[in-house]
Amino acid sequence: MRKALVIGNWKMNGLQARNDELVRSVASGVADEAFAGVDIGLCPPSVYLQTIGLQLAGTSVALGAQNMSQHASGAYTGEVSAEMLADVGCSLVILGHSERRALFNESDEDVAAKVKAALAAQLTPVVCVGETLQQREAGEAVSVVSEQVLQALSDLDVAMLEQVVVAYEPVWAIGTGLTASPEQAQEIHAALRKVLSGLSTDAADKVRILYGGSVNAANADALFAKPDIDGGLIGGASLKAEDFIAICRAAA
Ligand code: G2H
Repeated sequence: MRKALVIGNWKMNGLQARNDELVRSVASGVADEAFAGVDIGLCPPSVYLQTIGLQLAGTSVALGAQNMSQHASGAYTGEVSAEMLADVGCSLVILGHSERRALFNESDEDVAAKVKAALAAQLTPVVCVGETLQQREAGEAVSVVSEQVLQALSDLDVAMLEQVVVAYEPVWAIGTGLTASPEQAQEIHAALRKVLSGLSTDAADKVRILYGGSVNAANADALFAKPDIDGGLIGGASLKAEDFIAICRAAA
């Protein structure tokens, strides 16, 4: 019922020559019937969005950004608005990634404001939530991620809520090589869907919940086999075309 979605989050990696090759390889590698069951997106650093958007035009791969401003325009030096992202061809934007929350002090309020600004510009927000190792060990994983989702989404009307994508990314699994087991991830995804159903049962059925955190070509199959895991947000493994394509195949 929910179409799988796999998004590559390149983070702050890659220069033009390497990007060019990676985009070409991914776009041609997934241009096949075998990938018809999965939506695929790439989120390069913002300075390369326009160039990569032109490369992706006419392919099945969507373009996304890794962050944006909550403000529409004005005196916000260094920031990029939702409308600007849409203007250069983005259809997705990652919001509230744990690296933004931890390193750039993004609060739940900031994330909620960005979600609204993204939706107003017809961008699909990919809202990231996740607990730290300390929170997991204290038995707080479900309550932490539930609160993050509620803070980000509870103000939205149902039509808006249905357009959102949620990404569960346990902080302890990001870039560490540690992955939540499929069972650990499914438990949190099911809890998140229950939180969403408290806002709207229709939206809870429709919203795709992605898993992120050291997903690779070897563990993707088992994660994506779980009923509430609708795809992945892929960091390190999205920098190698072969691995990213294999992960997309696992979701298709
Ligand atoms: C989590 C993920 C992508 P990685 O941040 O958002 O990165 O797959 O490298 O853990």
